[in-house]
Amino acid sequence: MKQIELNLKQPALKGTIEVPGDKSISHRSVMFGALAAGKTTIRHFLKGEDCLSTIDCFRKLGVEIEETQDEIIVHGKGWDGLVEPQEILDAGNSGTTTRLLLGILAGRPFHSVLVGDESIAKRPMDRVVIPLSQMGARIAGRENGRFTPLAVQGAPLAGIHYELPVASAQVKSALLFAGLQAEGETRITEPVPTRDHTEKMIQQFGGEVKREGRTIVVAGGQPLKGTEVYVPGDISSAAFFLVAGAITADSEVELVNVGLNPTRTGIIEVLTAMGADVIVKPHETAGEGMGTVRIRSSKLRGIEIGGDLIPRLIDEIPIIALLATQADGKTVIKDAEELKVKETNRIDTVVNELKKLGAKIEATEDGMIIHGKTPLTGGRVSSYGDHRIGMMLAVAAAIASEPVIIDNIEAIAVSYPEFFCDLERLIQ
Ligand code: SPQ
Repeated sequence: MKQIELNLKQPALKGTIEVPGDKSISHRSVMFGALAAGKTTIRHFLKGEDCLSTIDCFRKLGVEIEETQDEIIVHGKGWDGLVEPQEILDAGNSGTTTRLLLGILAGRPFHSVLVGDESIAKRPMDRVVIPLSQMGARIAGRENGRFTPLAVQGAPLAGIHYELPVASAQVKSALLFAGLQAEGETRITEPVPTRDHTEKMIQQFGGEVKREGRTIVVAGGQPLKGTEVYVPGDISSAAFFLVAGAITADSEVELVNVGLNPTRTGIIEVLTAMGADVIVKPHETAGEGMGTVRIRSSKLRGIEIGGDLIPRLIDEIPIIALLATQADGKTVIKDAEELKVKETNRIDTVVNELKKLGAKIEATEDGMIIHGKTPLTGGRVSSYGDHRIGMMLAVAAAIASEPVIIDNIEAIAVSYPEFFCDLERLIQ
């Protein structure tokens, strides 16, 4: 367990950085590359631990994947190119790897076993196992397939119409992967729109998928073709520097080549609604969308965050909670029960750790309430093995009046291995 003591003395943050590639898109680019026929070249891939776990699983499934300084090259041989793994597939800390792989493995004609770390072992997998079983999958695991380790005996799948009980891009994506290999059509109805990277990538790899209102429809048996993918910067990683720029004095931070897919830009809407001095300049790009986002030190006000906005900023809630401690008045975050089943229970970890630094914050059943503006003091806190909590606490340390010791800091490498280098580059 690594720890860091940050005595940042409330610096101004100035400069331009490019955050690493989007984690969700990086995972999917390897998965589609592995299932497509021909070569897929991926640039600006996130070499964080989670995405490296995805590469490792596909290598074990017989896919040749080359790693150079700037590119990942996947030599896909189509769905039939996957072979029965000789070893257990280890998803590490990655929920995306675990859930999306289940959708892929469910229809492959072989046996495989999927595990992850201690945190993955506590995250619910029945949300994918139940609908996949309705499609014909044979998946066994602890507590009736609710938890890893999971054993998959691939079986022929048939399309279903499934109404997602929770808004989850991971469940939707697992079912889309299963649907692509199923007999007939698969229809998935979302309660609220979630990130649509999988849908976009089906099209990018030459397949078809359509949206009818809240329902996504995909036909089975479509061939996928290898292609070139450029992964935009991860807006979930950029969020830490956007908030840092807004809450530290005399700061101006510019983030270039940030992904601006509208299903992910809830953080920009929250910053704007809170009164932050933020400017977005989109590039003229097709597909995912990308641009420059600039932020300056800002006077902020509390707001209410809930409803359809939640899936569009779900991973940013820890850093939004810190932002709210520096806003005048009350911020209410609601409709966010899903936070309880992330790498940690993010309602509890955010509230407990920020309280230790002097924040006025309380947990609710489906979110949290923050009273600002509150100066933060020093103290000893922990990421509890959750990368987003670790980075949020490092940004908190930048505005704290005393040193902050953060335990379990190694978790940050899951999504942003260069986080501290980038933070240092901005410190004046
Ligand atoms: O992959 P993992 O561990 O689930 O990662 C997290 C994160 O904070 O990085 C969640 F803990 O992001 C999820 C996100 O919360 C990534 C994701 C995706 O790529 O499809 C979708 C969201 O999860 P969900 O359960 O709402 O679908």
